[in-house]
Amino acid sequence: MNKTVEANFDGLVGPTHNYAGLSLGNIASTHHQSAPSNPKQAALQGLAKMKALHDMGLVQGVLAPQERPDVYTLRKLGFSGSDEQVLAEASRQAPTILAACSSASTMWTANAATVSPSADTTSGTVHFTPANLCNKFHRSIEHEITGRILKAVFSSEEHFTHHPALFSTSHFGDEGAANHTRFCQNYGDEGVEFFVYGRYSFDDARPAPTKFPARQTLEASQAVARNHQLNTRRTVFAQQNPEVIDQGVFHNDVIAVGNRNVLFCHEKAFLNQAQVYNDLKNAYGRDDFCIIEVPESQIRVETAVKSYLFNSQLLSTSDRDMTIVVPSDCQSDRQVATYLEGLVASDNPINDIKVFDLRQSMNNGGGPACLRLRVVLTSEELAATNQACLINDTLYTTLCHWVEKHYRDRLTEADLADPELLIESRTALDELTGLLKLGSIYQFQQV
Ligand code: SUG
Repeated sequence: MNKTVEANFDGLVGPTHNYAGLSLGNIASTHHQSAPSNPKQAALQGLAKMKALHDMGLVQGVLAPQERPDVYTLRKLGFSGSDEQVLAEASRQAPTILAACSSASTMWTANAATVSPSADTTSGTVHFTPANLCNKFHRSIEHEITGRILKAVFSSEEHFTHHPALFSTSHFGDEGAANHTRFCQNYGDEGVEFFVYGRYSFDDARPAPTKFPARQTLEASQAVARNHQLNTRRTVFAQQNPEVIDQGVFHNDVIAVGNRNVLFCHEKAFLNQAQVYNDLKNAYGRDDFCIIEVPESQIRVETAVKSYLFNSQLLSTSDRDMTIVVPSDCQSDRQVATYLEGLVASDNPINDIKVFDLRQSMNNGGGPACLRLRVVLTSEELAATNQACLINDTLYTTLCHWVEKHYRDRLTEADLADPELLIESRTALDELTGLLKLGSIYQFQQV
């Protein structure tokens, strides 16, 4: 049967997961700076979500983490000698740079790339653009290997088109799918691609946040839309409300989520919100477009940022029904829990809730939606995808054992200079490339 599905590709948490307070504007990251982390638990929490979605009958993939600490970047910054010396000197002279080069931030695959399904593109292929993530140094070093991983998972040139990341300058700051949503009736239909940006690069007179950075620019979103050969009549651009960026909404997926005909968002998500709704309805072109708007009087932006209510996944369980996947923080907040009970009881497609403990990732500002990259695939495209990266019971068990074997259960900033950590990380990743049939994607495998 030729059925088009939406697959979720989650990032496997890497062995160096830690809390370094690297992301100004991301309140959880700042708040947990220097707290000890538990990489083993983080990876197992992520895998449990992947397994649960697979058990729901959905297509669930996994994207490999990257090599960290990134000694190649440290060498480019002037640290030299053996790997051990590079780590020791970086730790002594520039501990924050060592922390940035050790972040396991590639787990948040919503920022890995922007993906346009083949039904939306003139070429009839799925387009991928790795995000340059140039607003944060620790994330700006991800895109090259991200591109390699995506090519190893989606290698067929007949079905998949891979673009390089945009220019790594703040003018073209690009955060990938965290600022991009797609609406459609069925996944296989041509959809409406919705790009949300935080500021204009070439027009200082436009509104912009004043306290925290706006990571995504309009010009970056437009460039991605052009490269992906999208239908301009079915592409909508909207600006994030600068006021909420200043309250900790560093990506649009912290305040809005969409799936098929549903947009679930806070009333303060966008500038000129009524106009944005009109643009979306017009581009969508059918009268079943469903906007679920949450007013400030019911859930304050501050509460939304704390609970990550909108960093949820909306999963289609039938042609009409959807399940909302939320972090356990939504349950512990009484107001949010009550809101969710009302949401599933009222007349809209969302009628079930699934709750996951993602505390390790959440402490760095990464909820359920941050951990996944959505890739809509026809059955032919799915068949052309690297099958070894698709979660099933066996792969889940194998990956849990792999984590148990290689990961530590406690990591602090001082541990990042430990040369053993680098060796452990490389040993784990070398084994992983075999398990996921990725080939030699890492730099350490190329010497
Ligand atoms: O880019 N946190 C990530 C969280 C990304 C969440 N993604 C989405 N919303 N889609 C970020 O700010 C914190 C790392 C540290 O502080 O150690 C960090 O990178």
